[in-house]
Amino acid sequence: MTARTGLPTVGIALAAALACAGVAHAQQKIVLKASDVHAAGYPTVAAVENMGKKLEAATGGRLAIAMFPSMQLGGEKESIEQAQVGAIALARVSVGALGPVIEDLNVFNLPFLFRNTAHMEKVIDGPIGQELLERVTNNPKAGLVGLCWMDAGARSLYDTKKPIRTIADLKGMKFRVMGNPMFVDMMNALGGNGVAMGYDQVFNALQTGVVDGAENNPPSFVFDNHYTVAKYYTLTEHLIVPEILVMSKKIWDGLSKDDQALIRKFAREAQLEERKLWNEYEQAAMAKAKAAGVTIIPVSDADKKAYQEAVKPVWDRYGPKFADLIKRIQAVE
Ligand code: GTR
Repeated sequence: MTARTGLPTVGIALAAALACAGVAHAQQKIVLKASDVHAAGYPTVAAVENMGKKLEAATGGRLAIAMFPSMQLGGEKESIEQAQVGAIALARVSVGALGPVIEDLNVFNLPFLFRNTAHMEKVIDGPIGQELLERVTNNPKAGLVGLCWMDAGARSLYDTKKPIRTIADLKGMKFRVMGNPMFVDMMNALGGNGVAMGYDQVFNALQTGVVDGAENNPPSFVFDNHYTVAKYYTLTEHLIVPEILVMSKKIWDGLSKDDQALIRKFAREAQLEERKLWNEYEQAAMAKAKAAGVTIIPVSDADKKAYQEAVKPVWDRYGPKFADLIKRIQAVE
């Protein structure tokens, strides 16, 4: 009887212990916990969920993904930290947020690095993209595996105060930027004041006036509701920063080679699937912003030049260590 009652207790204890970690095993089943700051339906969330469905189908339900969207598990910094310690398995974050952990990625965080989003896509799909994913995986301190990239379009400025028609209008305005010193420097170089904070705080900061504005791509601006308080959107497209899906190395190392190969395969597919969803979402976001009466301010090529020249100190400070890589990125046609 002791033996009979003992067994389930061990099973429950084990299941409970593992459920607290980023992976839950119920008998053979492995459920990978995933985190995203965006809500259900957002391209990155949908792509990772779809990846989970494919894993389930390919393994007869043995391997699955449980997605926790809408910052349920915290902001991006927290998600990265949880993946590092194995409290969650997958974190879909911006390369902007991961740069402070994996220095190699900061090359993508240089303002105006890519000519346009098509250029960025070519780079992440090709050998440079592959190389940087490997650098994530091989970073001895990070405890992460780089699985795939995702599109996040181009980031532009928005604010609650006034239309920004020229770069001079930025003077003295406080703009929220992602938690990476490069972006604080970038905003300061543009003449504003960069305030680094987590994505989870942006809406409140805009609403309460802690900041005058922020910067992001159209889907984040609109579908995370920032557009309801920030009524001016100036299309500077100063950053084209891809997203990245990383996995906890602790959890990765516990999987079989076959399971790892499946995850890699479906992650690569997710990279391309997200792109299609992204393009639709971006158009829908712009249409929604317009319909809501947001003032959309185009930026002429000449004006863009002024922004490009202004960020030169950021390039002087962060660019030299990436000199070779930058040349290779610029050479991608
Ligand atoms: C979004 C991105 C998020 C997050 C956010 C931010 O575009 O999808 O992952 O990084 O920007 O500004 O923090």
